[in-house]
Amino acid sequence: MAIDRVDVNVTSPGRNFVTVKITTSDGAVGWGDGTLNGRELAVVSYLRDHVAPTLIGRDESAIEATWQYLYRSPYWRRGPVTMAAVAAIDMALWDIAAKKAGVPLYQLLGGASRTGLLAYVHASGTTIERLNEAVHGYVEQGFQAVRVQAGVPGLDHIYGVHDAAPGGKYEYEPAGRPAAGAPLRPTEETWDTRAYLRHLPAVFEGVREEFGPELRLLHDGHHRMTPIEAARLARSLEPYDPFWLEDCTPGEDQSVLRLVRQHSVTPLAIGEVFNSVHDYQTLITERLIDYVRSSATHAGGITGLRQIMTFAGIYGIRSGFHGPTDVSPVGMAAHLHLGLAIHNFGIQEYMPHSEQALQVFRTGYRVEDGLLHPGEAPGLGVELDEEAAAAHEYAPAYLPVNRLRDGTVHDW
Ligand code: EZ4
Ligand code: CO
Repeated sequence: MAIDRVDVNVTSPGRNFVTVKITTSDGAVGWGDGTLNGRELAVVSYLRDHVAPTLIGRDESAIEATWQYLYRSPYWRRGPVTMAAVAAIDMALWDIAAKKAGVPLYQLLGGASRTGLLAYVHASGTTIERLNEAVHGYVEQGFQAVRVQAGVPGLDHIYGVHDAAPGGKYEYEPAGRPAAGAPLRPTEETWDTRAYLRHLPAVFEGVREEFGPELRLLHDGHHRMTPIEAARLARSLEPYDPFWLEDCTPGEDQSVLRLVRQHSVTPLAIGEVFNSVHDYQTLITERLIDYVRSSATHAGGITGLRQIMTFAGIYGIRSGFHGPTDVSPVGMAAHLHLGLAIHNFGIQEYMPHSEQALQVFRTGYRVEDGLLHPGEAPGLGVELDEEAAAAHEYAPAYLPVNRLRDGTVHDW
């Protein structure tokens, strides 16, 4: 059989998603996620203008060969746009292969290595009290691991930090949509690393005091620190037994993690903006990290992410796949199948999608007692309802800009 059609769907049920639909000559359909938050249409063009025409007529079962064809042949390799496009095609082909075999995808990836996937959720609050209220809500639902982010005295608004709406179960983190008629520009936030470094140990202390030693606590530094600041933060959190410190430095220079390692035994996780195994070469071979943060959606799909995890496994490094709401339910399902199958699974980030998004993407995965499972439907187990999707038109949206107090553009 052969690939007959490659369609690219853009829908915006509360936030933008880019989804590939591959249809084969015998009528099989597969879905793939290529959502790149705030840069969605670049991936759409890459797929529609440059990838789709080259795939018509190819054997849909040649997944590895197609991955190598899309990765090597265009000459221009890697980068988030390219690798999100490759990811979308790769997931759709795996979806088709598993549907044709009549099994959930994890069975094609080696079968289940465990009964469920330890999930962590996002709790935040402008104050430690409000943060603890949010953590309570998750603990009551059975979650065993929570990412904690809090407001910093003196800073107005920090990305990802909100007080949960009264009765609100989950937090959602969409890129900002400019108001109607307003200029298409990102919002601006102010950052102060010294204030943050002073405050964060108190946040961990406050949560540990409330919840005791068992709950796993994670934290995301959003690439905001210099190497020596990151080392100091990692060390200052040690008394509170953090499960991990994520993205403590920007990470393009892999060697800076050596400095953090020299000063601290806090476990480190990095890589949500990486897109290939090569971004991890030093980090993995020198054991400078403990968890891989890549997503299937931004690192070349299941094939790309599996390459990273096979390499990481040799060094005892585990997965912590990126699972924000800008990875669509299709991408989320890819993580659940791969995570269930590989030996070196660690933890799965879980930001539930909104009800609105779940009307468009029909999912079969589930969460029970803080553990995720992809379900038993053949393939990835997620279908896009194209009619429902058509009701939500693309809306430009941007992640915020982060600046120091003097206006200098900063990492985040
Ligand atoms: O800011 O996915 O760990 N999770 C994160 C995310 C990212 C968004 C960016 O698109 O850091 O919330
Ligand atoms: Co992050």
